Amino acid sequence: MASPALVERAAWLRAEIERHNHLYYGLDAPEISDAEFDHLFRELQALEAQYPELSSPDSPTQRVGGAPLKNFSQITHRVPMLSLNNAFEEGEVAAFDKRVREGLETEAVDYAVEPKFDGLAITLSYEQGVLTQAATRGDGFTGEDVTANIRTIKAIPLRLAEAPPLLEVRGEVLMLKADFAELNRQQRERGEKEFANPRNAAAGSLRQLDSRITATRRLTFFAYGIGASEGVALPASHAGLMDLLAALHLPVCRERAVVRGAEGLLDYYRRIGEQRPMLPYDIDGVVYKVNDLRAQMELGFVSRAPRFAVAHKFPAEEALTVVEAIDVQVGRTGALTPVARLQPVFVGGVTVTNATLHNEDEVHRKDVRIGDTVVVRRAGDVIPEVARVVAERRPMRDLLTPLHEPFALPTTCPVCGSHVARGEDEAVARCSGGLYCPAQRKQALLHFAGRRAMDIEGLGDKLVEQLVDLGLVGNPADLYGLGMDILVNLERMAEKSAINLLEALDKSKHTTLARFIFALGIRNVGEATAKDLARHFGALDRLLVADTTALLEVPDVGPVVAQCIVEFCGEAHNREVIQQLRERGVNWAEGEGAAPAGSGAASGKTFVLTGTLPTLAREDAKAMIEAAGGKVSGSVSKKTGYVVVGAEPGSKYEKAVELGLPILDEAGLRELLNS
Ligand code: 5U1
Repeated sequence: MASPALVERAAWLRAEIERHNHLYYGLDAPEISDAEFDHLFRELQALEAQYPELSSPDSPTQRVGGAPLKNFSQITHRVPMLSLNNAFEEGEVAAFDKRVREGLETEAVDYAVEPKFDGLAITLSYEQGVLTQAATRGDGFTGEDVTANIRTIKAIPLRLAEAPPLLEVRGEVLMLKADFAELNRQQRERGEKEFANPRNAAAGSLRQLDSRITATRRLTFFAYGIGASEGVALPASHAGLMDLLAALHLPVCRERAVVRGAEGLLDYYRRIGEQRPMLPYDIDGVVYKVNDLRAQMELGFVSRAPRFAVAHKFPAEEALTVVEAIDVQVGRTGALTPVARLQPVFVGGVTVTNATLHNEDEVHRKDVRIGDTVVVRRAGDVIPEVARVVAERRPMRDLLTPLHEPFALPTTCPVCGSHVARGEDEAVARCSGGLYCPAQRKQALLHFAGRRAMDIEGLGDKLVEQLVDLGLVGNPADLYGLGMDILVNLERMAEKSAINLLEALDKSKHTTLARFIFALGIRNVGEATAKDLARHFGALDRLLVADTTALLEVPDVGPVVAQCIVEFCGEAHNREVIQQLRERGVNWAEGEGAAPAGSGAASGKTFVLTGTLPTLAREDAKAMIEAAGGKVSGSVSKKTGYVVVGAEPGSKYEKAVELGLPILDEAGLRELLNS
């Protein structure tokens, strides 16, 4: 049993080691030598080895990683992790500032500005000051539990300088350029594959099931916001929030600033653009946020992005290369996409060998031909594209005749030979083969198995290719009929992999309605719409029989999406596959994730909040509405169910009056939700 003096010594060592970690990794200002640091660390290790009761998960000795996981479990974020809208041109920045000024009815706005880190978004949960959980962004609502890996990052405190009941910290994990160069040097030395860029290296390191490997990679972190919090006295501004996080020993970047108006934003953009090559980390733009936190709430959100912030991206990187061939790919919905096969070229941090040509009209507009020298462009993690042809370098038969003909899209599907059709107002031509077309079938199966759909681990493109080509799987329901006898006879399928796949298939049977709807691959029904549909209808059978009128009641569903859903559900063979999937055990809790349609008082209704409510914080009001099955939106439209008005409401109140929408005060809202 450790004496009180030793207990105290261990606590002091833990705090001291973490303080030096912060000085070294967070502030780049070490106070002691490496040898002195090692000395403290070894003393703590020895104490914990001798007295295991002194050990604790927030001890710095626990940063070495632990036993490998089988998979990452899913975590639902308490507050969704939003994405940012992008601006590329100065005009778009001016328009953003104008929208903000109009929304806030003010002359000039102060913005908190900072670099846009090229890393991975992460949320860290601190409960009573201790890091208890870390998750990736995922789809913004649900992410992966990467706590074990995050614990190995020395820049991230395991315990905060203060201990509020709850603080969720949002930020980006990245690898510094110097650490990336060193990692690749080691990879070369060991004869292992090098990473394309620091972002990929950071992502590869963070998605390790074995956190001991993550512990060998030098990752770092910058905080840029918070999610849920309890017992934290929040400052009035974003800049104040960053100072608060810094005071808690969370790393925040030094390049942050506060500027005024569009001019201030653009000055900052230019300044950071000049500093970019010298910065120790990769960035792909800068982020502007309205500095006043109340004003941020006032502006609210549109779809999945805040109205109070924007990412101003740096121009895409470009490089020259030669088109070796133009192939045509067939996608999940039959869309034919011309793809340029290129001589490999390094651009925007990766080697590019393919670039999309989008569609037939685009190829003609740019007149891309085989043999052409082209400018390839790549921005962030966007798919590389052919920007333009260098006309003077075109190979010629003679002075006037190009060596190669203009590109022509095939009139029959290159995969199944079915007729290719292009709708009157459509930019893309599609193979008419539907699920008869193996390409569409393969893509549909890959979509079905995807991480955000049924999440069938191990069902990758090579396996789907074999299953379809051998005629073993024709539709998603067939996947659940696969057995060991079939799987072990496939190429590159060892017994262990077959067992794992069968387990993954079994596990995927327990899903959610939203995932299942998304997995069906209905045209124009993305993940967000699938969630809206699940929330609204609560049960699949209600969705299957919904007509256009019923579908148009779903927030964010317009006539095009409604039509796609009606067509999909009207197809007998789609309903048959759904039936087979159910018979083979695919199941979900109906109404899961939200109140089933018609059950909650606010069910299916969209609420808009404006002004300050007497007792309820904006987030609390939102949580109450969502718990009753409603949705909160940042903007008023004809589809808005109720506008909840507090003191000093903004222009949303006037718009609500203009549209004759039902208006509630806080008491009215409470009454409605309790009814
Ligand atoms: N630097 C920075 N990156 N970033 C990304 N700030 C920042 N803020 C974000 C995101 C998605 O979102 C908040 C505005 C909610």
